[in-house]
Amino acid sequence: MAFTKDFFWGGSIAAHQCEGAWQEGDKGPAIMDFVTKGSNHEPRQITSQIEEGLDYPSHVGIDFYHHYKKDIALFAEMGFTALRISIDWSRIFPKGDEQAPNQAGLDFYDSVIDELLAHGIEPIVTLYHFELPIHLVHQCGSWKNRQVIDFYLHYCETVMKFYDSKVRYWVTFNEMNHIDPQSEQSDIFTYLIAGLKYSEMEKQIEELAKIGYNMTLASVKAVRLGHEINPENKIGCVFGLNPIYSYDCQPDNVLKAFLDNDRDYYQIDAMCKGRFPKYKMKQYEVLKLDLENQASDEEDFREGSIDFIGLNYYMSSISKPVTSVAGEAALFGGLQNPHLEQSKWGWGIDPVGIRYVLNYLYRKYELPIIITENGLGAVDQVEAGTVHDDYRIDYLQKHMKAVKQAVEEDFVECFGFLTWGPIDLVSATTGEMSKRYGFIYVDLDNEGQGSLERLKKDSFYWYQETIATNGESL
Ligand code: BGP
Repeated sequence: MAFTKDFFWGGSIAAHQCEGAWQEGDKGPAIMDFVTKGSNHEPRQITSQIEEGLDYPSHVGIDFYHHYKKDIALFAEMGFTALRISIDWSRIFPKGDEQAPNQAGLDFYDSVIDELLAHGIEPIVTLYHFELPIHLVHQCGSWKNRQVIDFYLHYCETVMKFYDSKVRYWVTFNEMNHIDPQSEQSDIFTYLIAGLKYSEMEKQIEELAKIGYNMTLASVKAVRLGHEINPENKIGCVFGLNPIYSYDCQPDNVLKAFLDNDRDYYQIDAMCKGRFPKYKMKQYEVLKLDLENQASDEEDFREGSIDFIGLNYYMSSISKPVTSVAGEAALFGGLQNPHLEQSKWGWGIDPVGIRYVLNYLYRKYELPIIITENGLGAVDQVEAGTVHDDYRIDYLQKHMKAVKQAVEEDFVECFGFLTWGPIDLVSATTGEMSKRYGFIYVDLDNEGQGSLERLKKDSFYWYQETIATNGESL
């Protein structure tokens, strides 16, 4: 059998994309509360204040805050054995730097976790999924400032202790790898991770390097802390990885593709190999960047290695060749692969790519891996109370089969498959509702209209069967 008997089947959601209730339970404002709805062609706007007449999707989400019991019951009906949720830091510490936590925030996640456990669903808790209290951006300049690491650790300690009897799987950060001085940055990605606009940074390269370093350090420190709180804790970090293939076999282009890929790995190296990579330090030294790192950080890197790697995988792309060529741009700065079909949002669909990354990761680090996100963002049509989403089934089936091959034929240690957005929720990159990933349809449109009713799509029953057979039906 490809998958172990206790393989985790389920999904992943993030607080700011589903909870809504942005001012309830004494929650403080967080960075994503200031981002408007955009579209495929129109970037989301990032405003400094909440402006009347503009639409901020995180304020309502899919109102998971009030629907979580019903939604979790639907996940249980599909047979989920795990759900990855995120705790919104600004619900626990509304400004981020308080000493005492907000009890209403703690109680909310306590009820969510209890509900999961009552249904036999393992909670996998992400501590930071783009949910930084905005006060820390204004007060300290976000992750550029090492003080934020201390505030983050206080928050981690609070929740790790509070939920200690209920939560064993923790994720320190979601997709911090999109911060790197080498990458072609956009405002939205820099903002998602750190609440700062790339275009407004004074010293872009240095600031990105600092943010990347400080977040990596925060992760290793959180792992150390979590292991001290309970040695049974399994603590990982989630990375969004898309393979970047070479444009062709011209050696310079192959090398270029290698280096483009490599930008996503320095933080994983730091979290798995017991030290911040020498090649990266050297690069910063040559660029004369001051990271404000301290000698004592070395011990944290040595002692704070992660227990598992979470892989978010959606697409692959190709590297821009060394001599300029015409070509359609891909999301993270490369080019679209002409051999692949694309989603409506231009994400290159590549099931082989997930097997490729799994193999690459496992050979490099030999740590257990869990697929923490995968799925197809698509427009759904409701017909007679359901959605015939064969395109979604097709996408997931191919990707799950590729994972199965990685496990069965390549001997990669993979302990779970969590799809992104098992229930429709707000898109992170565009803020739309119409970019749907769910097995469960939510009656809400891009204009915020709808009854919020939940409907089961065809894929709901397909995933139910997949889980019931532990992937044998794929
Ligand atoms: C990942 C994020 C998720 C999620 C997903 C899909 O990078 O971790 O939060 O949003 O991408 O992206 P989108 O919602 O833009 O389709």
